[in-house]
Amino acid sequence: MLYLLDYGAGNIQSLANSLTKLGHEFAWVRTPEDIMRADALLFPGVGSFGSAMQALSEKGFVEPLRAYIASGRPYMGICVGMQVLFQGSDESANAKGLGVVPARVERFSTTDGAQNARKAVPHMGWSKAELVEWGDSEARAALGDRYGLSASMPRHYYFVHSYRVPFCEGVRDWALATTQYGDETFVSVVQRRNVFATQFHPEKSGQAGLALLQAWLSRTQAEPPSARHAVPTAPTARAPTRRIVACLDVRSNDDGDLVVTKGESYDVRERKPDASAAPVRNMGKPVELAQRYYEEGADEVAFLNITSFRDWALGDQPMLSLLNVAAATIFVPLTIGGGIRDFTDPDGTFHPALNVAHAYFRAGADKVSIGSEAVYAVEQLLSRASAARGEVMFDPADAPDAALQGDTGIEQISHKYGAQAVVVSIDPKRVYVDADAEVPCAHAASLVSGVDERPATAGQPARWWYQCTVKGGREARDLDAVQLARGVERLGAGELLINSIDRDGSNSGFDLQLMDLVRGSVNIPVVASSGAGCAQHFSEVFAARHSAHGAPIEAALAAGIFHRREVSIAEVKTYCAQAGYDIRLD
Ligand code: 1PR
Repeated sequence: MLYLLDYGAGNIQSLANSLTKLGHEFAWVRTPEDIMRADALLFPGVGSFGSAMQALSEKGFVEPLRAYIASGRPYMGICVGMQVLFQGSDESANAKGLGVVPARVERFSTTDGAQNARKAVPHMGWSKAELVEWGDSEARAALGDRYGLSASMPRHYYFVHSYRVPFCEGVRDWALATTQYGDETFVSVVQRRNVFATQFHPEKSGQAGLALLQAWLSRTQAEPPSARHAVPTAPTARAPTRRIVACLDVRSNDDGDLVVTKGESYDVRERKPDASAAPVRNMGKPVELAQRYYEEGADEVAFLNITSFRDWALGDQPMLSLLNVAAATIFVPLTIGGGIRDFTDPDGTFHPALNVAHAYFRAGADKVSIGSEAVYAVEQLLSRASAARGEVMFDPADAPDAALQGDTGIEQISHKYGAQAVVVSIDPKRVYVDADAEVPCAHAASLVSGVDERPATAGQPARWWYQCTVKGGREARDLDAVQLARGVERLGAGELLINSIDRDGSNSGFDLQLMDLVRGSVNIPVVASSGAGCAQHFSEVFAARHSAHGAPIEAALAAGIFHRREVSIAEVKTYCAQAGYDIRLD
């Protein structure tokens, strides 16, 4: 019997779903005896290294795991399930690993020394796993094949991690594949005898990931130990693989069913369809549409419940069912947003945002996206920081530790599930400032100059800053996009989704100044959103010349053009690949 080791954190439903899809039965490890009973064991580690080791220790799994591995039966580890095989990790200095592989896990550097550019950490996205090299190239190809890894055509897999194992002496007989991120080469697959483990998530890596899982599941016997003394293969790509994200804004229709919606701008959804307002459009059923995007090659799919500010998200069971169904057939990362916030029932029961996130992760989400609540959290952070310093502070990145009290949803979800699981969705809009007017000093860092886009003054030189909004653009706050971005990074968010109220649904291209401004002010990955109208808009936003800070935009998202079939995901990807960007095409 195949057993899956679950210690209660994060999205492991997706792995269970992929096993079901591949036709394999499995059981969950509940007791240490289950480990000894297993014929094959899969450990999809999630969360931090320390919390994984602590959970294993509390459940009495550590020694059974060591004994299981020593017995020669097949073990497959995924992500932290690979990292626990090592001696320890910088992530949790006091926690000891299983010590099966004689090396340590270390943190990614946030700069690419070779290019003198910033590098986003976590490493989040698709990268190639390239087979290592050693003397016997036929043996290497055969071994790679047996584990679904091609020597001649390395494929992209989905990674999400801030810590990695550098290629070093201790891994030379263990490394089967390495991956390049910026100027760092790290071990992405280890294999020796009965042990096989990947830093990436095969269950989130589309067809390539499913093929690799199937290959491991079909293994019948352990490999004889080989002294390969490997060296890494020269990498084929250095820059991050750019991701194309399909987004589905969903809302309840009059029958209470969730439908995908898309109007021309944020506020049309609030108005009743009448002669003076663009109608809210019903673009189809969320799961069917998401399935279509998965098959067309979307690197990620995001569902945003745009009406969730009205209710408590878990009162909104359709979103959970939607996720359950979507995660059963879609094997790329899923983000879910809308209504991730603390909530108090009319009867006084308090539900923390953490519980909502937990329910979504258990249903198959990989990331939760937080909108309005992030704005309130940064406002609170600034006010606490100002109180702690005894002076008004404008930059939340400088907030002293005393201002971080661990009581926001971002902090709590990030602490429990890791920064990579927390996306903050920003809904900014331009606030133009007349040439002779003063810019509010709090927002000076968010000021840009360019060409006016307002109908009455279009084409004139102008200045503006980006004001944050809440409740899907319905309420503006005294916080700008840079403050929000830097504040949520300080609170522990792992990715930013940057919308633009001015460009949403406009088909006129991404707001490149906004993207550059925000990307240059943080060290976490940025997903550009709003305004895509053609394939060229994607390559424009990926172009390095838009970033004075050397930090690229890692991902771009669109909704309308995909829903209306104006441009397909495949066309966008082919165009960007031809423009020279590393893109997952398999
Ligand atoms: O505040 O935590 O409950 O989250 C609400 C979430 O719902 C936020 O992520 C917010 O951006 C989103 N949202 C709320 N109201 C709307 C609305 O449209 N009325 N949608 C809304 C925001 C932006 C993207 C859109 C892109 C691409 N829509 O979702 O898909 O702009 O569109 P395009 O390619 O067609 O231009 P909370």
